[in-house]
Amino acid sequence: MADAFEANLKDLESNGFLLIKNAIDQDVVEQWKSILYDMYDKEAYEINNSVGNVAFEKLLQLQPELSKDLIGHESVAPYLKAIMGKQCQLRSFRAHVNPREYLQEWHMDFYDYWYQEEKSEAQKPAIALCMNTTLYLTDNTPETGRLTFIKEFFDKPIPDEMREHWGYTDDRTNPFQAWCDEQPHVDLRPSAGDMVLFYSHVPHQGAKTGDDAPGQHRANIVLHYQQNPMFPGIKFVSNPQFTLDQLGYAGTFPFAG
Ligand SMILES: O=C(O)CCC(=O)C(=O)O
Ligand SMILES: [Fe+2]
Repeated sequence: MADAFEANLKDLESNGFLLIKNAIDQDVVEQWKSILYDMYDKEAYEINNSVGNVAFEKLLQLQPELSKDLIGHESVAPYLKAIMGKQCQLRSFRAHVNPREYLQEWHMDFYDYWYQEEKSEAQKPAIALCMNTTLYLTDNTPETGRLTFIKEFFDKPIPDEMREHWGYTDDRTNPFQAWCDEQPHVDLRPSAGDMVLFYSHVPHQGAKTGDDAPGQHRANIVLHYQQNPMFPGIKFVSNPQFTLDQLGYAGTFPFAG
């Protein structure tokens, strides 16, 4: 067991991502699916964007018990603890469904990772690392979907000239989107109940490549963890304020007690 952990940690540190099979029980997966599908039917979402992502951002408030079970979940806790230690703080909790066609924009959740020194304007900047744990609620098979990472880009920056082109877009000819398409990729095929743990600054893209099984829209739940100092001027796909309001500052640190 300890050996498997060490080997997985090594994989995570050399690839920037790790697929954890059967992280969550199927009955929990089913509960989450019925909650999210019901919320989708009621149009109770915060985002419904042009690449096909529908996002729910208030689950910490609407489903406090089920949500809390996923924060620092035992399947990912040893890795989060090993890498981020007690400085690990929940930044945001967001679920997605993809009811229509879906090809996500290439993005990094933590855009400013390589620019923290510059952005801090500090003589002695502290550099934060952020991690995603994404729980898949439906199967991503070669016929139905994938999560794709750009290979070997967790330890080297994206070319500087791409910086002005990244951010949300559905324009596939955008220079950053085109650059990502041209790089070597790794496709992951997480199944329902699997989690993917990855460094938030690795470029990635989710996709649905076939029809959903009837009534089974592709879905996932993303938890962002950050190390401080993540001051408000840092560019990140999510905002931490709702999490702080729901859990209180101390409540956002799963391993600090
Ligand atoms: O699989 C997906 O649809 C995308 C997931 C994603 O962007 C994330 O986990 O940060
Ligand atoms: Fe992402």
